[in-house]
Amino acid sequence: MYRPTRQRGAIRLCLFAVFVITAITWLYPSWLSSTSIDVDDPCYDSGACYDLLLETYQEQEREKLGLDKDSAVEADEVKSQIESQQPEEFERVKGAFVVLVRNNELYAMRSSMQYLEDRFNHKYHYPWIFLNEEPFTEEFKTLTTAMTQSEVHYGLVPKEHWGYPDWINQTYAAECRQDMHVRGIVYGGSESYRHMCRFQSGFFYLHPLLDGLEYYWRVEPGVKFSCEIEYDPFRVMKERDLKYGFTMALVELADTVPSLWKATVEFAKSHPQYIYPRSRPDSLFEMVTDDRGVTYNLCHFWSNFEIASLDFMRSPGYRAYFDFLDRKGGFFYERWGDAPVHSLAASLMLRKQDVHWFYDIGYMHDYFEHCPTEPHWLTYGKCYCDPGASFDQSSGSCTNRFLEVMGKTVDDYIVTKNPEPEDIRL
Ligand SMILES: Nc1nc2c(ncn2[C@@H]2O[C@H](COP(=O)(O)OP(=O)(O)OP(=O)(O)O)[C@@H](O)[C@H]2O)c(=O)[nH]1
Ligand SMILES: *[C@@H]1O[C@H](CO)[C@@H](O)[C@H](O)[C@H]1NC(C)=O
Ligand SMILES: [Mg+2]
Repeated sequence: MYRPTRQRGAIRLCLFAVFVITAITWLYPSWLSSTSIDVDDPCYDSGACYDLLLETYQEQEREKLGLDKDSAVEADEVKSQIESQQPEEFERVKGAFVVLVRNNELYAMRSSMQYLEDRFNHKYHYPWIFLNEEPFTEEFKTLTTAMTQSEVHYGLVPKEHWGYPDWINQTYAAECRQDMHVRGIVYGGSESYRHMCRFQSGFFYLHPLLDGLEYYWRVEPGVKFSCEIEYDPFRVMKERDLKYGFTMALVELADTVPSLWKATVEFAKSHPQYIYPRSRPDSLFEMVTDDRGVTYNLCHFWSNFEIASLDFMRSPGYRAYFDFLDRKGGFFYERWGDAPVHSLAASLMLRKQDVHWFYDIGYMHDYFEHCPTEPHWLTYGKCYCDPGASFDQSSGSCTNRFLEVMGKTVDDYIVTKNPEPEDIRL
């Protein structure tokens, strides 16, 4: 992983920075004005923060070009160097990686971080936010901070977001767990898994560390990113005004959500103000039902990868839906997952154009993998994964259903342009 050397003369650096800024301002005002710095971002409130970003940027540029910072650089050299790089690197939107994780998942976490930093974040420096219902150990903090140049934050999940609400009969909940355990349902006997699903369904977006953020990218320990990410997914979310992005969609285990559909329909009927009319052509309703609403087809976006709008998660409609479900007790008496909950909310409240399939992001979680199938992406080294191993064509996948409902093909979801012949390195 690349790290800038920080021990060199600060005064010289400042002088150099002033020189470069002056040169750019003089010679290339159009470049400067196209680099919009978001003044609402807390980071940009203080000039110091911007200066630090600029300093890091310039240091990286020099490092890439093999230049010593003390070299006298002609103005036209500065121009060509800066133009050959990408000034938009620092135009971050208000996004962050958000990870709920346990201390004992440290090494799997470091692995996920290495993938994301290598594939994407070393260019953008989006912050990492780690949450846990137990305090993070010093070891966890040190060894995750070491994986990135970005800001890293560690937060504790408040007790009221990880425990039983007073209307839950805990004796009955324990009986239900026991019953599901005996029936061999995955995580059926786990109490902590239920707190986790409830937290990811209704509370993560309330954590103060996420205040002021517009988008979160959910990451889990032990996931892999098999393709180079050549654009900023957060920016795509913002520019296209997207509310929800996924990379895998699949069929839920029916035994974990027996009464979720009934509760959802009840909510929709009693809160029509939050529901996008399903008769409209851009309704997403058909994503989650094959029989016009009689039953749930169990399709859901797999939420262990998720890039989504916090405004959506914090909207009155979403929150009313979560509160309604929470009152039903299904997070504890059944084993409702946050993935079907997010997905049902998205399918009932959003429109087709609000949801994006990050088809070009190769991703693996456990043994399930999404791998794009463009053959030239393998030959020019964008992806390492085996397209034949992609889950998309399995019967348990819902991505074909998604395309059908959207009336689109995978090409419509490729964000980066296909490589030009001269970009292809064999
Ligand atoms: N702090 C904390 N994190 C947890 C706990 N249980 C699960 N997590 C995290 O929650 C996420 C999902 O849990 P996993 O154990 O990965 O569950 P999974 O089998 O991957 O389930 P899905 O990702 O939903 O398919 C991961 O990021 C875990 O690190 C817990 O008890 N405490
Ligand atoms: C809680 O559940 C247990 C076990 O199912 C049941 O016996 C008990 O009556 C319930 N308590 C209340 C207050 O409903
Ligand atoms: Mg997981």
